[in-house]
Amino acid sequence: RQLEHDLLRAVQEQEFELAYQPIVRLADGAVVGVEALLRWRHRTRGLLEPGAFLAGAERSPAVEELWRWVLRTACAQAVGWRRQVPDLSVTVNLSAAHVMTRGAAEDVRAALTAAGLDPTALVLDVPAELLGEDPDVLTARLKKLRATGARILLDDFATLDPGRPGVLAGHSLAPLRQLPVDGVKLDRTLVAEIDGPDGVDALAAVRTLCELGAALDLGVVAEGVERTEQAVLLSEAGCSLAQGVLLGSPRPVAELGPELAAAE
Ligand code: G
Ligand code: G
Ligand code: NA
Repeated sequence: RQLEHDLLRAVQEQEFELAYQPIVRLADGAVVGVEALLRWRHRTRGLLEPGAFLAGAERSPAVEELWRWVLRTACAQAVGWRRQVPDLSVTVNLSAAHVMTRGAAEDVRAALTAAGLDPTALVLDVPAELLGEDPDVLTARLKKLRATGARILLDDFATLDPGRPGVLAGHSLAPLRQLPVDGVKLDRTLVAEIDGPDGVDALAAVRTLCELGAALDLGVVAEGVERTEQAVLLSEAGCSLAQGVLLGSPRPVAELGPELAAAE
C-alpha cells in the first residue's frame, strides 16, 4: 500500500520528530514529566499530526516500526534531560493495536535497554478504549508491559459522551481495580466542562475520580488544561498533575531542553 511505503520511507529518511508537552505539578508548577507526541515533517504536505496519517494504518509492519522509533527516541531523549532533571518522567503513547500485539512489551524493553533509561522513568499512555477488549487478554498484555518496570496510564479516560451531554462515559474506576494500571488521564472533554455553566457535575466527577484514585493508589492526570480557572478547580478537586496549553504546549526538543535547564 502507498501509505505503508510512505511511512517506511519516512522512518528511514528521518522525517518523523517528537514534540514534547510538559506535565506539571499543579501545587508548585514544577515540570515533573514530558509527553512525547509524534509529528511528521512531510516533504510536501508540511508538519502533520498523527490524526492526519494514522487513520487506517493501525496494524502494519511500517507502523510498528514507527512505534519502535518513537519508543527508542523518547527514551534516549529522556536520558539526556534526566541529567538536568533527575526525576523527570517521559510519557509515550501506545496505540490500542500495538498494546494488543504480543511484541509490545519486548519493544518497550528494547527501547529502555538501548537508551539505558531507568524503567520507572517511563510512562505508557494506553487508550481507555482498550477497556472494550476481552478482560483476560487485556490483563495479560498489560501485565507484560508493566513487567518492563514502566508505569501504565489509561489515556482519554472519562470522556464526555458527545451523544448524551452531561453524561460521563466510562467514568467508573471499578474496572481498574482488576487491571494492572497505575492511573488514568482525564480526557480534555471533561476538563473543558469544569469551569463552564454546567461545571458543577463535571467537577464533582473529577473530585470523585481523584478520591477513588487516592484510595486505590491510582494516579490522576488532567489533560487539556487551557484556562487558569480550570487549573485552580482541578487542584482543589484533588488532582495534582496536569497538562495543557495553559501549562505548556507541545514543543520541539530544542525549545524544551533550555526550559528544563532554566527551571532547575
Ligand atoms: O499531538 P496531537 O494532535 O497530535 O495527537 C493526536 C493524537 O495522536 C493523540 O490522541 C495522541 O495520543 C496520538 N499520538 C501522538 N503521538 C503518538 C505516538 O507516538 N504514538 C501513538 N500511538 N499515538 C500518538
Ligand atoms: O489524549 P492525548 O494525550 O493522546 O492527546 C494529546 C493531544 O492533545 C495532542 O494532539 C496535543 O496536541 C493535544 N493538546 C495538548 N494540550 C492541549 C490543550 O490544552 N487543549 C487541547 N484541545 N488539546 C491539547
Ligand atoms: Na496521551
